[in-house]
Amino acid sequence: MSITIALAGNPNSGKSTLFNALTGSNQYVGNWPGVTVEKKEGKYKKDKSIKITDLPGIYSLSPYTLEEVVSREYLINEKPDVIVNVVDASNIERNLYLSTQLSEIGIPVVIALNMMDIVHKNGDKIDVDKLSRLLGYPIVEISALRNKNIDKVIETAISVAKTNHVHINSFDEDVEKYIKEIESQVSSVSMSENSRWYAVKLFEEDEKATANLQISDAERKTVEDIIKRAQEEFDDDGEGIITDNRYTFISSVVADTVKKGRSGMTTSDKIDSIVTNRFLA
Ligand SMILES: Nc1nc2c(ncn2[C@@H]2O[C@H](COP(=O)(O)OP(=O)(O)OP(=O)(O)O)[C@@H](O)[C@H]2O)c(=O)[nH]1
Ligand SMILES: [Mg+2]
Repeated sequence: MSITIALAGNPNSGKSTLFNALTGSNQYVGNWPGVTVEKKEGKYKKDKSIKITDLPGIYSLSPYTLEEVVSREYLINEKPDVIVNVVDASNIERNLYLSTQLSEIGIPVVIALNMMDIVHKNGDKIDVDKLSRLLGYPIVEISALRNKNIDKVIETAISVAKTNHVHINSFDEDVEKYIKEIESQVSSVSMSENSRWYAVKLFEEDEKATANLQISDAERKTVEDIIKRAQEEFDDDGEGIITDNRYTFISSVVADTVKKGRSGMTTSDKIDSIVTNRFLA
């Protein structure tokens, strides 16, 4: 079975390090169509039927940078079988913002939790099973730089691609209801393969992402009414409401699963703990 895997993640999360470790010399570098952003594709060293694409580094699937647009257009139009989301575990909160968006594209996601060597060195603890349950994605702990566990990423990606299970993170119910309304009431959205993605993007008024949608004037009016009601409820625009909801979700997930070790403490935390220990002694 031939499979295409896309590596997606923040800048500096270790995508290219992982890509190089997996493909070795089986890679070709080109440019994305029409732009000068570098395109890297390769084949898995141990099984040449597995194609791997190294996407440009991004913090979000919004339309504001060339890298974001290139990455999301690739994911929507080329439809790789599975996304391996490379997450820098030593900067986990910032990295997970993108993670919450990836499955909305309708492609199964596996997290490669990278830089675990740094996490261990810092004495930080991540409850990976719980993190996986809360996010709804399988997670493989790796160190791309040290070649740790990288073949397990491919094994997991293949099994996820075979089941083709896409887990969608719901927003809080008071936000989710608006997205569901768009998804069910706008038939050009309901009929499309990526209904979740288009519903969120219409709500965010992301015109680039929705330009290809054949949406009637009446449907446009329906969407405008939904956004207007949400704006009144939240005193914020659609994009702000979604961003805020993602951040709130991630902070609660991180608070539940990550314990910072000593080197992750601030200076005043350290002084406090020294003072407390001396006092206890
Ligand atoms: N300690 C440690 N460093 C790593 C690991 N993986 C990658 N790095 C380092 O992190 C830095 C960034 O790695 P890259 O692979 O270039 O990151 P990238 O995601 O391709 O970055 P962009 O292409 O800019 O988006 C490099 O200095 C790597 O050596 C790891 O597992 N542990
Ligand atoms: Mg890179």
